[in-house]
Amino acid sequence: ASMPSHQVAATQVADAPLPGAQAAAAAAAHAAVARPPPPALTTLQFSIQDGVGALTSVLGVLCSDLGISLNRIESRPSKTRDWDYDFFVDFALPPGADQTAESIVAKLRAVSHVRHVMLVSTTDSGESHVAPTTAEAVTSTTSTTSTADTATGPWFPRKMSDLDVFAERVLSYGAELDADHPGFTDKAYRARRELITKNAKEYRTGMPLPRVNYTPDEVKTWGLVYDKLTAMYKHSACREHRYIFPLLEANCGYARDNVPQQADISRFLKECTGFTLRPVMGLLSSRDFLNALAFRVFYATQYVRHPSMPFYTPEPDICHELLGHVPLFADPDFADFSHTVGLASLGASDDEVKKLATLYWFTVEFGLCKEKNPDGTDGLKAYGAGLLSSTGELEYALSGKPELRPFDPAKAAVTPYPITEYQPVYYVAESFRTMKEQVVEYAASLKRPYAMRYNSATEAIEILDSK
Ligand code: HBI
Ligand code: NLE
Ligand code: FE
Repeated sequence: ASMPSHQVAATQVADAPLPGAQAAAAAAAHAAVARPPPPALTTLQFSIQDGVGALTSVLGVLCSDLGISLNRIESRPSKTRDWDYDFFVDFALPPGADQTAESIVAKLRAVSHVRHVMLVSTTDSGESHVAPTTAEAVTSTTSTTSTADTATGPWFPRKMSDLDVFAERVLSYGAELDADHPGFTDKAYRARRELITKNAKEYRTGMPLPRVNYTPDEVKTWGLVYDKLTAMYKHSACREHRYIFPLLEANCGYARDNVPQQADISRFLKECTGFTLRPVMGLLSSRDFLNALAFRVFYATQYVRHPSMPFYTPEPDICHELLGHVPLFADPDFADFSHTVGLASLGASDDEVKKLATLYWFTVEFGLCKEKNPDGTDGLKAYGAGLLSSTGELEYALSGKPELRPFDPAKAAVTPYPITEYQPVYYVAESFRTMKEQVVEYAASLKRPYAMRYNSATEAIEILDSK
């Protein structure tokens, strides 16, 4: 893996203030105000049989007959038929027009030489460009299918600000803790959680990441977990994690007596791999969580686990995010891998999302991999964040007690798993690198109607081509 440019001797930077944090926050605050909403666009894809005048006749209907002004037209050779062409057009429906996106599709289908017309996305006729509301979402774990349509598939975020609604769409353990949570009867803990999760509820794209002033008790819990885990990492964590961790101590305020801040970590990750963090109230649906990875965004909680269970908690908390996940997001190959999984989840069917989420669970959350020891013998290491944030489960996973299976993406993707106790089964990859290749290959095997890529300049998803 290429080396992030942050490697600085820890002693040199230990006392230095985190550079530019204030300036960056001020700039971001300016950026947050008065940004006009992007025009609400409809995107169509159509394919035409090769022939003189074929495109002109389609554009004649769209532009001359219907009076539509196009914002974009893009052509590509068809992948399925030689000499056919696929076209992508974006336009805003004229205000007050009586056509709907569907009526336009119907008109185009009737034009000669047109083989196929597909509505890719639109803001028209209830087919919202805006994600489903909180109320719709919390009633279903497959929230985004509420705007599904056979022509377009499930809704997915197309631009960074589309992620704004996700952070408060938590499945459980939100501000209101479930009855079996140790903090359920702890009034002070509940009030504190509510205060911290309010940041996530109110966060919008472009705002500075909220900083939390952690209490001495929270710092104590963090420190307890930190001390015990960092001692275990030496022999239990995979090489990539061991390599990045000191950089986080040098650059991001990681220390036993300081809970690091998202703003500082996010800036560091952005420079390493383009990943950024956003606050979240708790567990998201698999779809929402994975979709954000397509934008190189990782949703991270900011609250600290209940002091009564420092060494294992079923929920993501700041120890899990910062100690387990963040180090690997600074690794360029891991970042690309996560991004690929995210792209594969966009507009995927519920069944595919479930498979990707399960695969994510057995790798990114609970994966083990082989790694050579310095003396040349085979060693077993953890790269899964759920293990690297839980001293209890990390020890258990490497104890020889649980069942270990060789990693196979197709099998892992359909293996059931519990979420509130130690895993009965772990998948062991030949190496961290081979695991990433296997998962990328698996993601590529999922059938998609069109290819997508993330444009980091516009922070938006582009629909590339029909496959
Ligand atoms: N939500 N906030 C949050 N953090 C996660 O790690 C997370 C999630 N929702 C779903 C999820 N992980 C799992 O389904 C993964 O397997 C995708
Ligand atoms: N069990 C993990 C821990 O205690 O840190 C958290 C897992 C979140 C999926
Ligand atoms: Fe996690």
